[in-house]
Amino acid sequence: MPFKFISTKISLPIFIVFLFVSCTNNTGTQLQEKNNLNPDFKNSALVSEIYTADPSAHIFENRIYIYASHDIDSGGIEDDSGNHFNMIDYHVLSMNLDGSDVTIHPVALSVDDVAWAESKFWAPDAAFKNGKYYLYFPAKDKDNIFKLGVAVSDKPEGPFTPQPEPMKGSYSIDPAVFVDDDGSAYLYFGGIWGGQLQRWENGFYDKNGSLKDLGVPDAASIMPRMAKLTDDMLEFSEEVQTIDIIDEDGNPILTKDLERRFFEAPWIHKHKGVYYMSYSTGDTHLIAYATSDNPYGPFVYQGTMHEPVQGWTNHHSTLKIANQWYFFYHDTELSGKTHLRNVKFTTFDHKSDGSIDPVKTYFGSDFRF
Ligand code: FUB
Repeated sequence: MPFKFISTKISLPIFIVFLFVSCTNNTGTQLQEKNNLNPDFKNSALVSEIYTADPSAHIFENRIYIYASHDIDSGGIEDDSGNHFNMIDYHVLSMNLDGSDVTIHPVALSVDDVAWAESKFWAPDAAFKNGKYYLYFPAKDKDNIFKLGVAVSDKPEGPFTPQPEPMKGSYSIDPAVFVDDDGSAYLYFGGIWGGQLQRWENGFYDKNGSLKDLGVPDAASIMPRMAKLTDDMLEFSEEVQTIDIIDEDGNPILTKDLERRFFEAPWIHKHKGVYYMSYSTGDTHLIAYATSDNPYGPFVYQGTMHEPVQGWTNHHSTLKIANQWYFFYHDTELSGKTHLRNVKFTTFDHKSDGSIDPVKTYFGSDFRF
C-alpha cells in the first residue's frame, strides 16, 4: 500500500534509493522478524484475561506483587513515539511465592483520577515504606509532556490515591524504585524516542527537540536519570542526576552503539554488594546490563542479559525469592500485536564472577549473546 502511493508520486531512481535504505538500515526489525518467524516460547503468560506489560515485581506481605502496564487496543496508529501504547489504568497482579493463586486485582489507579494526567499510563513501579505503598507512574500531561506521578495506598494492590501534582523536577518515563540496604530509596527513570528524554538534554523540555536522539552518532548516548527520594517517598530530595554508562576503558557508550546504548526501562538490583543496572536497548530489542559499586554510578557495561522477545519492546524486572533470582518480562504471545503484551517470568543466575547468565526465553533461539 505505501509503495503504491510512493510509486505514483516519486520518480523511479528516488524510489530505488528509498527501497535500498529501507532494506539495509533496519537491524532491529531484522532481529524482530527473525524471532517472529518461529517463536517457540519457553514460558507461558501469567494472565490471559487482560493484556499486561512492563512488569515491576516485588515481594510485599509474603506475596509477589507485579506492577505492570495494562495494555488496551485504543486504536492509536503504531509509530516510533509509541502512539499505540495508549493505556488508561493500572491493575496490580499478585501471586503466592510459589507462583500459585495468580490474582488480577481491580483497577488500582485510573487516568481519570489524576488531575494533571491526560493519557499514556506507561510502565509503573512501586515501593513500601513508612507502612504505606507508593505507586510511581509516568503519564502525559495536558501539554503532551511526560511527567512522573506518585500515588499512595495502605494496601499493595491499591486502590492508590494520587498526589495532586507530578513529582517536582520529574520528566520522561519508566520510573523504577530501588530501596538500598540502609533504607535509602532512589528513583531511576528515562526513555528516549516516545519517552522524550532526548528533549530534556538542556535541563528543560524542548518541544521542538529531536523525536529520537540527538543525532550525533559519535557523541555519548543519552543516559538514564536518577535521584534519591525524600523520606516521605513523594518527591526527589536532590537534583536529578545523569547516570553514566561507560565501557571497560571508562569511555561513555556512544549514540551509534545501538546494542549497548540506553533506550528505556532502567532497573536496579543488588547482588553481593554490586549494583546492577539493566535496561532496554529499544530498537535493537535487548536487555543489557552494567554494574557499579555505587547507586549513582558510573555503571560499566557488562553484556546482554536477555534476547529480543516477540514484539517490539523488551522491558523487565528482577526479584530474588529465597536464594533464587527471577526475571519478569513480557512478549506478545497471546495477541501477536506489538501493543497487546503479556507478562511472563523465569529464573536467572549470576555466575561466580558476578556476570549474569543470559536469560533465554525461546527454545531453539539462535540469538548470540
Ligand atoms: O508500555 C509502554 C512503554 O513500552 C514502556 O514505558 C516502555 O518501557 C516500553 O515497554
